[in-house]
Amino acid sequence: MPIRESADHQQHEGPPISSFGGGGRCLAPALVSQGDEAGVSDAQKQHDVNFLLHKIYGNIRDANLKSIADSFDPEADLSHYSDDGEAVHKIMKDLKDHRLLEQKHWFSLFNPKHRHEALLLFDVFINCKDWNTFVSNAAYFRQIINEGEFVYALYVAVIHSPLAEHVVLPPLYEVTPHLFTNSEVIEAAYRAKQTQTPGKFQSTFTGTKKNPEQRVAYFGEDIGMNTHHVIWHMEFPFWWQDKYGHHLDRKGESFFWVHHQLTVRFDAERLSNYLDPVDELHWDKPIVQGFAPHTTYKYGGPFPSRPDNVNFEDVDGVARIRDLLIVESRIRDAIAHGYIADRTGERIDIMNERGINVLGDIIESSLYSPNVQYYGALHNTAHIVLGRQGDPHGKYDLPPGVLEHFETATRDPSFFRLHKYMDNIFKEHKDSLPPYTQEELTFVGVSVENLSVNGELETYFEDFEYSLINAVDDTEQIEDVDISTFVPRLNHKEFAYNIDINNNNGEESLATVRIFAWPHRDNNGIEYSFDEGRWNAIELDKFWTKLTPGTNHIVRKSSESSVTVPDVPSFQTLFDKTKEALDGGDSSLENYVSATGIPNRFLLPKGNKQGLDFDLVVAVTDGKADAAVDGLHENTEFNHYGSHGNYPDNRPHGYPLDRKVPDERVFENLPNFSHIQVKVFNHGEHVQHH
Ligand SMILES: [Cu+2]
Repeated sequence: MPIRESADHQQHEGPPISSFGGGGRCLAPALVSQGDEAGVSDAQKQHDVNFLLHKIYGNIRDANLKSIADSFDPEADLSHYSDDGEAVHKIMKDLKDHRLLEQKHWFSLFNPKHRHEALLLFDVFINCKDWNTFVSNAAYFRQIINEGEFVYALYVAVIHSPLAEHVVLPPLYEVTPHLFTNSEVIEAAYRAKQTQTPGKFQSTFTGTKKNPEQRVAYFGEDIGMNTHHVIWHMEFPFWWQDKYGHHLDRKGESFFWVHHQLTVRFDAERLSNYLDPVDELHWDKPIVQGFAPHTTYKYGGPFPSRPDNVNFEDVDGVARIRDLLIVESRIRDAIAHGYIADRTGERIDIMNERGINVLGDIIESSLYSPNVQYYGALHNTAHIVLGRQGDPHGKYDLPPGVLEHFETATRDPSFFRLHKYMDNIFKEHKDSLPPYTQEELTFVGVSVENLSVNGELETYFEDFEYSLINAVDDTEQIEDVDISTFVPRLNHKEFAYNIDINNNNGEESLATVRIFAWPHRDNNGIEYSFDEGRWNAIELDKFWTKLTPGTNHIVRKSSESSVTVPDVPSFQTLFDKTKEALDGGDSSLENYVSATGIPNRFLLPKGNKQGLDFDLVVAVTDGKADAAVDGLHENTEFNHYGSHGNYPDNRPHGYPLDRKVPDERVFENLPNFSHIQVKVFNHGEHVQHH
């Protein structure tokens, strides 16, 4: 398996640099180290989670966990819960009343009943005071509650519970492969299992060349991209309440930014493939692109399709299109007024750098929204409404559409239309803020003398293999055979930025280095203005560094990007490393990090044969003024997208390109800003699976 070992992650030449991320908090310093409680090592916890998630549709394959599951009584000793057992009583009551969703049924987070039950279980997990209680409850409920609800609750609990701080979650595409893998390949996997014949099956992207959208299916259907999207929504759940233990810093703004980046990245992929940028969705116009998902639920049949050019219809029991339009106009009104009215009618000023955060909470909407009653839940409702357009009145008893799962949503091209629509609402707000002045943007005494890129910016496709062993049904009595699929995916050759920075302040200064790129031209060959370009800027990296007086030569590698993450380790790797550690070996999962960021493979858009022109810009700003936490240049435990603790950068996401630039000379004359043109090539290379 091509797992990227990022052991040299922090190596660099030049001054000390903090990648405040590498895309993730370090999840597992060393498996052999002891956990926070006497007797439970990190390796043991990892072992437990591996087996809780392995073969989720069958029995637990670990004898010890299985016997806990069979004998544990969640209500026996309430002193192990920080809420005195309140959560566990609730779910046990529903269980005894036979109200819980059965197993072997599809699960959707957007279904209120399903969500309610998954959150009841999450509430139990998050209130466990020690690992033994946590894992005993997990084992117990794994045998009882719906598998989808269980997986969701356990993932979110492992992400947010301090007890599971060092646990590395297995890739969701190996836990619930149905949500990531085409039906044809899943069928082949079942046949292989039935005949006990090992098999490696090739996955292809949905549709045919007759559909121009298929040219960019490698983006929306990429399993790493899908994982990024679903894990982000687990780090920042819309249903989160601070009573669970911590506040999710700048959640609404992060919602805007992560989807904005998906939107602009998708447009750059489209330009790479000679397609126009995405047009936003209009509630009163046909949905141009239909979609045939070629994906099937483990239980519940195929995901519904939607033909081309369908007109929006009200969705029974969810929303009328009119309601969505009303909510939209209330939000646009708030933007025009520059304030939001909270539940009590009190005004919340949004004409400042924190306004975007409130707006994000409102548009999603999350439980952080100050007024759900009035501003509704535009994003969540729109996902369901769009997802149901194949059967808006529920006549055919179809399961939810791909848009009703974060795992599958980006497969449908209309996902990007929907998000372009919301992104434009956010833009309306950002454009209403006063542009930054040259004075505000200047970093006194600091100038970028040179910016260049080491090596050609080049992308290629490669085959990636993952296991489908958890897709099929099996029994303990019969040996497993290897069943896997390989799927083409985008990657890029390593490169590095060379940045020469002069510091004339006569003393060491802390600096933030922000790197972006945007396409130079649209699909008609027309050059973007600076103002158009900067809104389409792809964030490539952000890090802190100390500038010594005089010249600083910084070499920053593409692999170090703090907005991206390496591949998630496979289930097999997790099993192997955990076993080694438990056997007393010196095993470590140190370099595996949370999958919240964009896959590093996707750092660069595909580009094309002739080389697609991009504007590459770097802004070096005052690290002291930017820093929201101490020790940034040394501390590496930050996650660009993560939810743990304060977000380290005081500046808005996208700074300094987040506001309107009516006069681009402001940037051209800025010594601490540099701007060059680069080309991104794709020579049609495909590294085959062997
Ligand atoms: Cu999303």
